[in-house]
Amino acid sequence: MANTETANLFQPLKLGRIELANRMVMAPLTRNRASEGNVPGEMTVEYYAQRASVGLIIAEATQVSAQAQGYIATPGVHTPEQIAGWRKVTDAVHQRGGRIFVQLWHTGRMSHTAFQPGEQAPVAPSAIAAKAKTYIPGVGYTDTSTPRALETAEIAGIVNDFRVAARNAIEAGFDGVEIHGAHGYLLDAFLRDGANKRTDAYGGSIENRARFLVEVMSAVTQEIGADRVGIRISPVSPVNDSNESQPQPLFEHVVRELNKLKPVYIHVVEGATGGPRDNAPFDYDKLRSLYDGVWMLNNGYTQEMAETALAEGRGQLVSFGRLMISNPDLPRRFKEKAPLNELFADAPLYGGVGPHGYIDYPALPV
Ligand code: 8OZ
Repeated sequence: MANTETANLFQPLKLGRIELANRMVMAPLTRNRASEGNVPGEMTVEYYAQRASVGLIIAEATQVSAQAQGYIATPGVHTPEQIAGWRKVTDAVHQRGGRIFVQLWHTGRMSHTAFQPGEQAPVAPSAIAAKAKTYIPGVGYTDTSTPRALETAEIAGIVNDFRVAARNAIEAGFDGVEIHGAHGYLLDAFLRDGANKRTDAYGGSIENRARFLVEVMSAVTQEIGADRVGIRISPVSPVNDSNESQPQPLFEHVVRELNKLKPVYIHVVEGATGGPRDNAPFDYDKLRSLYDGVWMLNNGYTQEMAETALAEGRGQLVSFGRLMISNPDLPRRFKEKAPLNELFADAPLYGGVGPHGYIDYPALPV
């Protein structure tokens, strides 16, 4: 089982059809810098190319459809222009010897009518607003809109949106896709009893709440091959008003079902996203024991934590978020124990127009 092997950060890893140069991954990071039409722009090509020395880049959360959008200037992969924009990114990363997946998402209730086609209500398992905000141009940070509950018959259409988006991602040159099953977005909201009060085949029991995510994973793995599909989950993260009364049995069921579909990796946000890792009790080792593939660890890992986790066989890959924003050459810095850049205090993580805080973090001199 790949899953119990031990390694160090700089050992290569075979991930499905591709070979990763090391065990370090750039986590998917929303930067709100897409151009007109939610197309990745020229600076985005440079941003990812600068980071190609990491074993795997997971490009930021990307809409599977127009309805999937919940934030300003996030990219999509559902129009020809978006696919062409991403092609420039994947070519640039591959030219530098890197590997790149893209995270596919539907924001669900984490959206606002301002982003929805025809200014309709966003869609969700149930008509319950998330206590959360999104940024509306000209207005500022605003409460997410009260969503409408999806009709049972609409769900197959969204499953198909994920399938088509995965096909588009391959057409755009990505090495694979990561399904966003985390952070309170549509698929995660269906999983959780705080957001899902449905009485049809997609609500109630754990099996029913997991049905949508399993259908998406089944469609996407059929479409492009399970060896090019990963998934991200965040079992106990409270981010985006996520609530679940029984996360341990819920996610054990999810991982058992995933193991049947054989996705190439499972990417786990441990604890509260970008916050405390011990906010709630959870047995991650138990979860990992239910899955035969590659386990990817995330959330606040330092080099030392990552090395210990790999040496103890608690995972095979470790993803880094903020450290990858401020250190385009993070693998080299770790290897040489070189000082790390801090995030610029005067540049926003989300949004921004020029290069500052996006493509001007310095690499070590050659
Ligand atoms: C920060 C801001 C907006 C979206 C996630 C895609 O949490 C996100 C995201 C993060 O997964």
